[in-house]
Amino acid sequence: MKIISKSLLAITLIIGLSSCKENTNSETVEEVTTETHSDEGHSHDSDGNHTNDMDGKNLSVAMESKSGSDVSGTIMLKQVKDQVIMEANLTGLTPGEHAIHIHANGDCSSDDGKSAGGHWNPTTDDHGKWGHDDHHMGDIGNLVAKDDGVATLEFSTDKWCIGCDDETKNVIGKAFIVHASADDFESQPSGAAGARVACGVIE
Ligand SMILES: [Cu+2]
Ligand SMILES: [Zn+2]
Repeated sequence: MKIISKSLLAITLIIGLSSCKENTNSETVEEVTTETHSDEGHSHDSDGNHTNDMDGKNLSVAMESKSGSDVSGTIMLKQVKDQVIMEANLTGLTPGEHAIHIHANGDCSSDDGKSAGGHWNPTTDDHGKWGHDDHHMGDIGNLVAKDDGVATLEFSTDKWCIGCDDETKNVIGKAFIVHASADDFESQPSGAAGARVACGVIE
Protein backbone atom coordinates (compact mmCIF):
# COMPACT_ATOMS: atom_id res chain seq x y z
CA MET A 1 0.00 0.00 0.00
CA LYS A 2 2.80 2.32 0.94
CA ILE A 3 4.67 1.49 -2.26
CA ILE A 4 1.61 2.16 -4.44
CA SER A 5 0.97 5.58 -2.90
CA LYS A 6 4.65 6.49 -3.33
CA SER A 7 4.52 5.59 -7.04
CA LEU A 8 1.29 7.52 -7.46
CA LEU A 9 2.92 10.53 -5.88
CA ALA A 10 5.90 10.16 -8.21
CA ILE A 11 3.65 9.93 -11.28
CA THR A 12 1.66 12.96 -10.16
CA LEU A 13 4.88 14.93 -9.68
CA ILE A 14 6.19 13.96 -13.13
CA ILE A 15 2.92 14.95 -14.83
CA GLY A 16 2.85 18.19 -12.87
CA LEU A 17 6.42 19.05 -13.73
CA SER A 18 6.09 18.26 -17.44
CA SER A 19 2.91 20.35 -17.81
CA CYS A 20 4.69 23.25 -16.08
CA LYS A 21 7.53 22.88 -18.55
CA GLU A 22 5.11 22.94 -21.50
CA ASN A 23 3.55 26.16 -20.25
CA THR A 24 6.93 27.81 -19.89
CA ASN A 25 7.85 26.79 -23.42
CA SER A 26 4.70 28.15 -25.04
CA GLU A 27 5.08 31.44 -23.19
CA THR A 28 8.62 31.78 -24.50
CA VAL A 29 7.47 31.13 -28.07
CA GLU A 30 4.74 33.80 -27.77
CA GLU A 31 7.26 36.34 -26.51
CA VAL A 32 9.61 35.66 -29.41
CA THR A 33 6.75 36.06 -31.93
CA THR A 34 5.75 39.41 -30.41
CA GLU A 35 9.33 40.67 -30.46
CA THR A 36 9.82 39.69 -34.10
CA HIS A 37 6.64 41.46 -35.24
CA SER A 38 7.03 45.18 -35.81
CA ASP A 39 5.11 47.73 -37.87
CA GLU A 40 6.51 48.87 -41.18
CA GLY A 41 8.74 51.91 -40.82
CA HIS A 42 8.86 51.57 -37.06
CA SER A 43 11.37 50.25 -34.60
CA HIS A 44 11.80 49.91 -30.88
CA ASP A 45 14.63 51.64 -29.06
CA SER A 46 16.62 49.99 -26.30
CA ASP A 47 14.02 50.96 -23.69
CA GLY A 48 11.26 49.40 -25.79
CA ASN A 49 9.69 52.75 -26.64
CA HIS A 50 7.85 53.16 -29.95
CA THR A 51 9.90 55.25 -32.37
CA ASN A 52 9.56 56.25 -36.01
CA ASP A 53 12.56 56.32 -38.33
CA MET A 54 11.13 59.22 -40.39
CA ASP A 55 10.05 61.31 -37.36
CA GLY A 56 11.12 64.94 -37.75
CA LYS A 57 11.82 64.76 -41.48
CA ASN A 58 10.61 67.83 -43.29
CA LEU A 59 10.93 69.37 -46.71
CA SER A 60 9.77 72.32 -48.73
CA VAL A 61 8.34 72.03 -52.24
CA ALA A 62 8.62 75.09 -54.49
CA MET A 63 5.53 75.42 -56.70
CA GLU A 64 6.22 76.82 -60.18
CA SER A 65 3.61 78.33 -62.49
CA LYS A 66 2.24 76.24 -65.36
CA SER A 67 -0.16 76.70 -68.30
CA GLY A 68 0.67 80.43 -68.45
CA SER A 69 -0.57 81.13 -64.89
CA ASP A 70 0.85 83.50 -62.26
CA VAL A 71 0.57 80.89 -59.50
CA SER A 72 3.52 80.28 -57.22
CA GLY A 73 4.14 79.31 -53.63
CA THR A 74 5.47 76.72 -51.24
CA ILE A 75 4.17 73.46 -49.83
CA MET A 76 5.79 72.30 -46.60
CA LEU A 77 5.76 68.65 -45.54
CA LYS A 78 6.70 67.41 -42.10
CA GLN A 79 6.68 63.94 -40.55
CA VAL A 80 5.52 64.00 -36.92
CA LYS A 81 5.49 60.44 -35.58
CA ASP A 82 2.98 58.56 -37.79
CA GLN A 83 1.51 61.72 -39.34
CA VAL A 84 2.63 63.71 -42.37
CA ILE A 85 1.55 67.33 -42.01
CA MET A 86 1.16 69.41 -45.17
CA GLU A 87 0.92 73.19 -45.27
CA ALA A 88 0.32 74.86 -48.63
CA ASN A 89 0.76 78.60 -49.21
CA LEU A 90 -0.03 79.81 -52.71
CA THR A 91 -0.45 83.15 -54.46
CA GLY A 92 -1.60 84.29 -57.90
CA LEU A 93 -4.72 82.12 -58.04
CA THR A 94 -8.09 83.20 -59.40
CA PRO A 95 -10.53 83.64 -56.47
CA GLY A 96 -12.46 80.48 -55.57
CA GLU A 97 -11.85 76.75 -55.37
CA HIS A 98 -8.87 74.96 -56.89
CA ALA A 99 -8.07 71.26 -56.82
CA ILE A 100 -4.80 70.18 -55.23
CA HIS A 101 -3.47 66.68 -55.77
CA ILE A 102 -0.33 64.61 -55.62
CA HIS A 103 0.43 63.27 -59.11
CA ALA A 104 2.44 60.14 -59.82
CA ASN A 105 5.56 61.52 -61.53
CA GLY A 106 8.07 63.85 -59.91
CA ASP A 107 8.42 65.68 -63.22
CA CYS A 108 7.29 69.28 -63.77
CA SER A 109 9.29 69.82 -66.95
CA SER A 110 6.38 70.38 -69.39
CA ASP A 111 4.72 73.81 -69.72
CA ASP A 112 1.26 72.34 -69.06
CA GLY A 113 2.39 70.23 -66.07
CA LYS A 114 1.20 67.03 -67.76
CA SER A 115 4.68 65.54 -67.36
CA ALA A 116 3.60 64.86 -63.74
CA GLY A 117 1.23 62.17 -65.06
CA GLY A 118 -2.06 61.13 -63.47
CA HIS A 119 -3.04 61.13 -59.82
CA TRP A 120 -0.77 59.18 -57.47
CA ASN A 121 -2.75 55.96 -57.06
CA PRO A 122 -0.64 53.15 -55.56
CA THR A 123 -3.73 51.31 -54.30
CA THR A 124 -5.49 51.37 -57.74
CA ASP A 125 -8.70 52.95 -56.44
CA ASP A 126 -11.12 55.24 -58.27
CA HIS A 127 -10.80 59.00 -58.01
CA GLY A 128 -12.83 60.46 -55.14
CA LYS A 129 -12.96 62.44 -51.94
CA TRP A 130 -10.38 61.92 -49.22
CA GLY A 131 -11.84 60.05 -46.24
CA HIS A 132 -14.62 58.48 -48.32
CA ASP A 133 -14.73 54.92 -49.69
CA ASP A 134 -12.75 55.25 -52.90
CA HIS A 135 -10.04 57.81 -53.53
CA HIS A 136 -6.53 58.02 -54.85
CA MET A 137 -3.70 58.45 -52.34
CA GLY A 138 -3.06 61.82 -54.02
CA ASP A 139 -6.65 63.13 -53.79
CA ILE A 140 -6.11 65.93 -51.27
CA GLY A 141 -9.15 67.98 -52.32
CA ASN A 142 -9.75 71.68 -52.92
CA LEU A 143 -8.23 74.83 -51.51
CA VAL A 144 -9.95 78.21 -51.60
CA ALA A 145 -8.28 81.35 -52.89
CA LYS A 146 -9.45 84.68 -51.49
CA ASP A 147 -10.03 87.79 -53.61
CA ASP A 148 -6.31 88.61 -53.39
CA GLY A 149 -5.45 85.23 -54.97
CA VAL A 150 -3.91 83.84 -51.78
CA ALA A 151 -4.79 80.33 -50.60
CA THR A 152 -3.58 78.29 -47.65
CA LEU A 153 -4.41 74.72 -46.75
CA GLU A 154 -3.39 72.48 -43.88
CA PHE A 155 -3.79 68.75 -44.19
CA SER A 156 -2.46 65.77 -42.27
CA THR A 157 -2.63 62.02 -42.65
CA ASP A 158 -1.03 58.81 -41.43
CA LYS A 159 -1.47 57.30 -44.92
CA TRP A 160 1.61 59.09 -46.24
CA CYS A 161 5.24 58.97 -45.15
CA ILE A 162 8.33 60.95 -46.07
CA GLY A 163 10.90 58.54 -47.45
CA CYS A 164 9.83 55.24 -45.87
CA ASP A 165 10.16 51.86 -47.62
CA ASP A 166 6.41 51.47 -48.18
CA GLU A 167 5.75 52.67 -51.76
CA THR A 168 1.99 52.84 -51.10
CA LYS A 169 2.79 55.64 -48.58
CA ASN A 170 5.99 57.34 -49.71
CA VAL A 171 5.43 60.82 -51.18
CA ILE A 172 9.04 61.27 -52.30
CA GLY A 173 9.42 61.26 -56.10
CA LYS A 174 5.83 62.46 -56.72
CA ALA A 175 4.59 65.99 -57.58
CA PHE A 176 2.04 68.45 -56.20
CA ILE A 177 -0.32 69.91 -58.82
CA VAL A 178 -2.75 72.81 -58.34
CA HIS A 179 -5.53 73.13 -60.92
CA ALA A 180 -7.45 75.99 -62.56
CA SER A 181 -10.80 74.64 -61.31
CA ALA A 182 -12.33 72.72 -58.42
CA ASP A 183 -12.29 68.93 -58.03
CA ASP A 184 -15.85 67.58 -58.27
CA PHE A 185 -14.77 64.38 -56.44
CA GLU A 186 -16.72 62.28 -58.96
CA SER A 187 -15.48 62.61 -62.53
CA GLN A 188 -12.96 59.93 -63.52
CA PRO A 189 -10.05 59.77 -63.54
CA SER A 190 -9.20 63.13 -62.01
CA GLY A 191 -12.22 65.18 -60.85
CA ALA A 192 -12.56 67.43 -63.94
CA ALA A 193 -10.35 70.08 -62.35
CA GLY A 194 -9.08 71.63 -65.58
CA ALA A 195 -5.64 72.93 -66.49
CA ARG A 196 -2.61 72.49 -64.23
CA VAL A 197 -1.63 75.95 -63.00
CA ALA A 198 1.23 75.02 -60.65
CA CYS A 199 3.56 72.07 -60.22
CA GLY A 200 6.24 71.16 -57.68
CA VAL A 201 8.38 68.04 -57.35
CA ILE A 202 8.47 66.38 -53.91
CA GLU A 203 12.15 65.53 -53.37
CU1 LIG B 1 -4.41 67.00 -60.13
ZN1 LIG C 1 -7.66 61.35 -58.00
